[in-house]
Amino acid sequence: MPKPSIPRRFLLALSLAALAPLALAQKAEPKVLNVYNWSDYIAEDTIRNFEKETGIKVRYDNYDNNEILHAKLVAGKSGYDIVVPSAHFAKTQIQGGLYQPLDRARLSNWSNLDPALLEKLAQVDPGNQHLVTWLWGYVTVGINVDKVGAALGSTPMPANPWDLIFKPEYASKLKGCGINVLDSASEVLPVAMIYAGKEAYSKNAKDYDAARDVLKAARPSVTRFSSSGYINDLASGALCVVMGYSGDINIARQRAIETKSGQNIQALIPPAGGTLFFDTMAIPKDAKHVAAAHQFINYILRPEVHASLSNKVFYANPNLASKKFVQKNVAENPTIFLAADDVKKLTVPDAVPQDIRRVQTRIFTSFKANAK
Ligand code: N2P
Repeated sequence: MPKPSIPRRFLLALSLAALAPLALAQKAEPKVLNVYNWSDYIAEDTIRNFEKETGIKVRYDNYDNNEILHAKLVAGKSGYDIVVPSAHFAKTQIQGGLYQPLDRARLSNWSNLDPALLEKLAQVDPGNQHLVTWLWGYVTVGINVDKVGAALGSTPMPANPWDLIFKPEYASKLKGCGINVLDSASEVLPVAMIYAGKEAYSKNAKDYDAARDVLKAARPSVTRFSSSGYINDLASGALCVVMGYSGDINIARQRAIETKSGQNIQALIPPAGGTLFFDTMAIPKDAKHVAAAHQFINYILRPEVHASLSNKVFYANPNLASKKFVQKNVAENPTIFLAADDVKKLTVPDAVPQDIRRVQTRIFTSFKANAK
């Protein structure tokens, strides 16, 4: 009888050979993840905990408007593995082939997502193939209650809070305590369109004349253009009215409380309209760390992780299972998790074609420059 040792060794060699490609594949993806996200949009321990648990080193960079992200993606080779576009920008980016489809098999926490929100998101991402909502909120008016009251004097607060920015009769009184407008054509134009009585995301270039006139009248009273720096200025009392992101205004409110600055900051829900946004995680087509990107998305989808984002930055999350981890003061703040009736007052975002984006940019650039 021949000794069995030779065939066994042979078998061992064979199985090692079979495993080799796997080992290579694992080696091929270094334990690195490059994330590009909005500023002021994450908890302090989100990245730290992910790194500790997975051994993956995260490079985390920030932007504060969709235009910057879009330009990077279109140029290609961004180097990022996870980006967080607003869904209406993502729609165009998906159509342009800039993202890769998600591998659901790697997203075991997918079932935590609110089916109603998934259905809405499917309107921009058919079949929910590319996008997972990070957080969502709306563009609105934030005020320093006491400073606005003092500046308006005997004039009562307008029924439409947008009047504070767009109606010269109010804005001229508030200019002295500081008015901020978001530094982004794609955010400002839809709001100005709503104020002018037009469709926020109209595809008709001519409609935009009305928004141009609204902005022209408002321009003399705007003292600051910023899409992130306004948080601190509102918290410290250096601004009294802002067009800003709902959660950011609540961050300013929280900061004012924590630093005892004495400023009473409030986010308003405009009864006459504002714009909703859904910011979503996506994996660029040319991402190098696809496995780590899926691990990160699945980690964010854990109920306690998603809740920790809402608890820190005051935006609603899409994770139904996270509700029990959301702090009571956050869950019950009507400006964070909006009531269904308030959602109805706000406009669902839509992508606009290239030519309309150009119209928006042209109007916004001349608004900023104060040109005729
Ligand atoms: C985070 C602002 C993100 C909301 N600071 C805009 N999509």
